[in-house]
Amino acid sequence: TAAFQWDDAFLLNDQLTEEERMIRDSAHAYAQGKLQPRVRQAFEKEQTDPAIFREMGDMGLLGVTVSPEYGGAGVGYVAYGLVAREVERVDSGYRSMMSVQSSLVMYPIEAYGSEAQKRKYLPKLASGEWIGCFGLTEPDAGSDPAGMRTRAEKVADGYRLTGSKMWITNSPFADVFVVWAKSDAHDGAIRGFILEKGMKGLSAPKIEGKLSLRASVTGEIVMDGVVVPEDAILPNVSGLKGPFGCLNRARYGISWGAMGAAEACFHAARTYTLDRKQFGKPLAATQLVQKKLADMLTDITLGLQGSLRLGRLFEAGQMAPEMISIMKRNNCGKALDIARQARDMHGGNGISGEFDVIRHMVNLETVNTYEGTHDVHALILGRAITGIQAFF
Ligand code: TGC
Ligand code: FAD
Repeated sequence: TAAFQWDDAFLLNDQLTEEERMIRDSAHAYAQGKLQPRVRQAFEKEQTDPAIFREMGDMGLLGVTVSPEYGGAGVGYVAYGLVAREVERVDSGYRSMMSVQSSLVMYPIEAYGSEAQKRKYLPKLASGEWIGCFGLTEPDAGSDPAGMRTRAEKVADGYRLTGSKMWITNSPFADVFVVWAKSDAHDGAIRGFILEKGMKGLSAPKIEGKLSLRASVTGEIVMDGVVVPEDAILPNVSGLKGPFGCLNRARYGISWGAMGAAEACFHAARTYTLDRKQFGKPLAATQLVQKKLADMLTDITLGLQGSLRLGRLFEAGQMAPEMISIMKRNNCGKALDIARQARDMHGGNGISGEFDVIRHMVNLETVNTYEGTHDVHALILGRAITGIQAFF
């Protein structure tokens, strides 16, 4: 028998390669050393520091799965998940900034872009010199992206894009915009386009007053007849499978990230209830508190093990999107429950920014909603189980 480790119950550490452990440790050191000290103020003041992209780029944390030929680290999906977990241990907003850049901007350019697009954009996105965003959602098309209205019309030397995107992470300070639109020249098929800051007719106003994910800036993308050259289209994909291919990666990363936030809440609840005495003994000496901690540990252990398995299947080319729905849905829902419990276990202190748990709790409301809501992933699974689609 082995000694039980309450903070690594199924010995996840032993299931990683040496390289994965190194990447995890450097992400951990960066997140704790550079992100944790600024997150409370960033969240309170709703300020996002764009310098974070350069810092992450310097640490090699952007586009870790992208080929080194284009500035990435060329490592596997488990390493990517471990980075997401370490960054989200600090804040879901910081992980959002990283996952949009890596999975939703660099990935489509690498997977669907021309050689010239890859050479132009990927190295600067990997270094964090350029910031990227991904525009799929619209005011009237969220869970149902096929209902998008944004149009690309063919013009003499390219395309003219008209429409608006809503709830777009990073858009107010983005240099590079990967936008999905229905293209008249392709029988109305959904196609991806790369837009650049400063193009005529393109603006990205900030959405003010979010009460969740406040350390990560979110905006609109307004395209008022933006004319892009012919070579701005992503040549190698057509249809919704383009954006969904990106979402597969981001959702997988979120399944790890949400567990990082959950671990932060679990550890905080354990420390707090060991220290805090009521009725003459530590709160942790009560049965109710121990049951809550046991439930947290169980959900975190199973959630991490599931994400690790999914990462290995990804790396082996055996991933099916429904597997991702299982882990994105489970881990976000469980992390949100854990954060709510941890908030409660901190009593009055639990509502203070100083204890971090309420920040994780309100952030996880977003994480449970974006990239396919908890219920939309249930419907994806329901369709796979029954063969009947119940979306409409
Ligand atoms: P459906 O008919 O199921 O599929 C249409 C086409 O797409 C293909 N496909 C996929 N391909 C690859 N991976 C997947 N996961 C795929 N899912 C579907 C499918 O094979 C088909 O291809 P083809 O060639 O036959 O045309 O599509 P539907 O319109 O019925 O879709 C329904 C549903 C619910 C599955 C889908 O629309 C959905 O997932 N909705 C949720 C939308 C969503 O996740 N939006 C995310 C926006 S981005 C974001 O939130 C970023 S936040 C990031 C951050 O800050 O961290
Ligand atoms: P809706 O689709 O209107 O859903 C509302 C409710 O109805 C949900 O509970 C949903 O589960 C439920 N529902 C919907 N359809 C059904 C159905 N058929 N049956 C039963 N229930 C249903 N998008 C991007 O493209 N890029 C980004 O970078 C990005 N970043 C984001 C950052 C933040 C902070 C937030 C909040 C969102 C972001 N999103 C982004 C958008 C996100 O993906 C959408 O909010 C999400 O997909 C849900 O869409 P919606 O908000 O339109 O909700």
